[in-house]
Amino acid sequence: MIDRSLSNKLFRRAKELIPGGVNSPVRAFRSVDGEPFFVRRARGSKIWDVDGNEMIDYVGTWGPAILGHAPSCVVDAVTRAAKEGVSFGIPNPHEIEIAQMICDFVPSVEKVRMVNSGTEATMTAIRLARGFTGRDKIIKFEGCYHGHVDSLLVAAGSGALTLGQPDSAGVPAEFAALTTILPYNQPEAVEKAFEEDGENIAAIILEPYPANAGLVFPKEGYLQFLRDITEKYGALLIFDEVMTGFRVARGGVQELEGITPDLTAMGKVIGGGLPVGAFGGRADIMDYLAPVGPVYQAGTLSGNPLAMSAGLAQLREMEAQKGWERLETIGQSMEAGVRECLNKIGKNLTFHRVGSMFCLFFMEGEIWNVDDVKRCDFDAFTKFFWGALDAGVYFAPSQYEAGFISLAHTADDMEKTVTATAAGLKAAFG
Ligand code: KE4
Repeated sequence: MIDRSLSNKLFRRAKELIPGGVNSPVRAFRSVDGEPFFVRRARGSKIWDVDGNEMIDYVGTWGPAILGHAPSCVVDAVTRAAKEGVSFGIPNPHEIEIAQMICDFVPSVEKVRMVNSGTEATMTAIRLARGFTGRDKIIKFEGCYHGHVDSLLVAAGSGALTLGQPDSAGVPAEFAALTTILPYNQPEAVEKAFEEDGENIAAIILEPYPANAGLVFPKEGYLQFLRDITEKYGALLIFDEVMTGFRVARGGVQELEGITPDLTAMGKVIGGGLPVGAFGGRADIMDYLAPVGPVYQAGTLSGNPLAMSAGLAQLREMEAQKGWERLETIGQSMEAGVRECLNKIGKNLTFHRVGSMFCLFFMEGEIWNVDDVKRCDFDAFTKFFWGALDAGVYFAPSQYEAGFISLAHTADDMEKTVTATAAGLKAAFG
């Protein structure tokens, strides 16, 4: 029996001081009917909890740890930067370097603004779309999560869905009324929305590969359809690549799919684990932002030298190591191991993977949107999660979350992951 007694004790204390004992809901392990462990430290592919249990980590702080935890290049860069000043609130050269790198990596991004979270990035992207087009309506898709932005926290994914609360209290009906929620992967629903109200729609925002309802892929031609219909009606296409950007490819999903959005929200990997978000796109749109244009946005710590140094170090290391090619190889190895486990027990569960992002769905058959995902066997998932965790592998504590492989995951980790996956499946299905 795994000892997590100190974690349990800390959690009791945390709940006296912090709502739900966590600073972000999905960490509370509510969807797996348990209590979270508390981490002591993390390095490479491993994490150690306060009770001394070692685990192979496939959450990777929800995406940023693409090199693994505490990579030397990032730690050294942050240490060097800190000695020069922790925060300035004054333009600094790091900001130009990371802006240049983002524009180089993502051709659709001609200008970029750094912020401090993915939520800030998506929130400002839709404000910019409204300011640029002079329109108010936004279209988003069920199951897509774009951070806790009032007008986007409607039929959201991730923690909102995990808690079974896709709509949040505190969002005025007037805000929600400006957000049209459509099913993902159903072009006819988008056509109808534009036919009825196209001249009032400022933008479509979507995760091009929805990864807050597991990991879902667009049907053939769907992203191009969205690009075409937004162009036809003068609305903007916003890709929320906070999770997929710099993760599934150097240039994100838009590189893989050859689609050029008008704006892109980014985050996670570009912060190297420090608080960073960014949004960018067409220069004519971005120049609507203050101080040049009429759309206001600001941030005390935006462009912070530590966060910029961390992101720059991580992106440079990924380039130097041809990281995206290597992650595909590691991902193939992991997928083969998982499928071998499924074959052994005669379960044809649906497994989606793109590069280093993956999701094992506890159901069989095709999955095209969040309604399909809702058909999963959540009880089996919960048993799998704890079975794998007790065997030393930490997968995301929700069926609605994706998993992340890093460059630090070794062949030995893969072997242990297969063993733990088998243990999880045994716990789930006997
Ligand atoms: P943050 O504000 O949490 O930095 O980013 C919000 C966000 C925006 N867009 C996408 C596609 C995202 O996945 C996220 C945040 N992702 C979740 C994990 N599914 C963060 C984990 C959490 O909420 O604790």
